[in-house]
Amino acid sequence: MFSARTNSALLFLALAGAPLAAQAGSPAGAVPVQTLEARRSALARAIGTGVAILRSAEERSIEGDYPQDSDYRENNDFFYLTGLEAPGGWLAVFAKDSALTEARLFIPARQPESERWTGPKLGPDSAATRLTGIAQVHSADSVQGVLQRLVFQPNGPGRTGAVYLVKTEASLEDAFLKGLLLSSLNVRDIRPLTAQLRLVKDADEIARLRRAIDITAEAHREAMRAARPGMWEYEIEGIIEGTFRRRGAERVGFPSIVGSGPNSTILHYDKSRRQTAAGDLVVMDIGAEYGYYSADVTRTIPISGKFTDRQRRIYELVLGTQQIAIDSTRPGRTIGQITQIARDYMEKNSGNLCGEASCVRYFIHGLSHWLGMDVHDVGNYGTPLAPGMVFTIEPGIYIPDENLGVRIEDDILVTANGAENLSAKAPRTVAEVERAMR
Ligand SMILES: [Mn+2]
Repeated sequence: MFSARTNSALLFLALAGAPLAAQAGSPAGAVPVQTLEARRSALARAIGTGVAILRSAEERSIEGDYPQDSDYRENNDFFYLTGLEAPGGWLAVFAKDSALTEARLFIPARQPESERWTGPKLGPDSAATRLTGIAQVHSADSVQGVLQRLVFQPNGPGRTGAVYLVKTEASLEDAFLKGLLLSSLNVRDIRPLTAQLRLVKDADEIARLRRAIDITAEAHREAMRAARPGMWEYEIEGIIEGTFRRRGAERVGFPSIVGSGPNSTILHYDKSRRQTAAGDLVVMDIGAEYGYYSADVTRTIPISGKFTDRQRRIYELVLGTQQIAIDSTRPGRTIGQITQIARDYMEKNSGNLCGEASCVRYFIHGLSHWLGMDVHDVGNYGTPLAPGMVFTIEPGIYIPDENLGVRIEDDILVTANGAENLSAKAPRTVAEVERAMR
C-alpha cells in the first residue's frame, strides 16, 4: 500500500517516469486533476452519506476473445472519476453529509514479466496519485480487506448511509461485491447517480467532444470529396475511418454506417458491402471517438454529386425539420417537446411528397439521444435541458420502395440562451453538400 500522506513529494520525484503517460486516456491527454476532483465531489454530493464502489473494465484476452477486437477500453464511469485506464482497478468514494471525505484507489501491482509483453503499466504508487489526485492508493489485492474494514466499521458509511455499486448479475461473480449485495446494508445502484453527473458536460468533456466532432466533420468532407458512382461502400468507410485515425481518434464510437441506394433506408446497416451506382443516395452515419468521447454525425449525399429533384425535396424537408428542432433548443425544454415540434413541422410541410399522408410515417426512429462517452449516452430523457448538455438531432425519412433514405444528424450543445451546433463544419445544406462533392 502507498499513502501519499507519508511523503508524496519525494516519492513523486522518484517514481514519476516513462510508463505513466501511456495510461492517461491518450491521445487527448490526461483529464486535469482538479476536474477529476470536482467530479468526485459532485458524486459525494449525490451520495449524501455513504460510499460508492466502482470497478474498472476487465482486460480482454487476445487468446480467448476476438483478437480483432481486444483493445482495452476503460469503463466509462471509472474513467470519468479517475481519468485512468487501469484494468483490475477499483475506486471507492466516501461521502458524509454530501461532502467528500476521502477517495481510495486500488491498482494491481506491476508485473515486470508480463510488462515485457504488453508494455509498462500503472502501479499502486505515486504516479496514480499524480494522475488522479487521490492520495490513498493501495494494491488491488487489498481491496476487500481495506474496504470491508472502512465500510463496516461502527460509524462507517455502510452503517450510517448507503453503499452504491453497480448492481448487476456480473457483480455477483465478485466475492466482495456479492458479500455487499447479500448483506443487510443499504445497497443501491450507482448508475443513476453517475448518469445524472455525466449528463451535464464539464469543460474537459466539451473540449474532447469538440475534437471528436471536428474530426468526424473532416471525415465527412473527405468522403464527399472522394465519393463517385461505382465506389464500394467500404471504400468510403475506409476514407472516413482513415481520417479518424489520422487525426488521433482512437476508434469509432460505433460501427460506421455507409448505406447506399437500398441500404440508405436500413437504419443500422453497417456491412458496407455494396457497390454504389449512379443516382444513389448514400447515408453516412459516423462518429469518431476521441479521448473517450464520441461524435455522431450523419450526412446524406447524392453519389453522382447532384440531388435529383425528388431527392432534393425530401432532403429539404428533413433539413427543415432538423433546423426547427435546433432553433427550438434552449434550457428548460425537454427532448420530448423538441421531438413534438419537429414531427409537427414535418407533418405540416410534407405537402404531397409522401402521398396522401404526411412523411412522418417514414420517420421511424426517435429524434434525439444524449451524446458523450457513450454514443447513446446515459441520462434520463425527461430531464429538462440545461447548459452543458449535449444531444443529437437527427430526423430522417426512409422510403424503401424508392431506395430513398435521408438522415441528417448534428451534435447540439445546450448553451445559456439556446444551442450551438458542434458539427456545423460538416456540409449540410443542399448547396454545401453539392459544392463539397465537386
Ligand atoms: Mn445518432
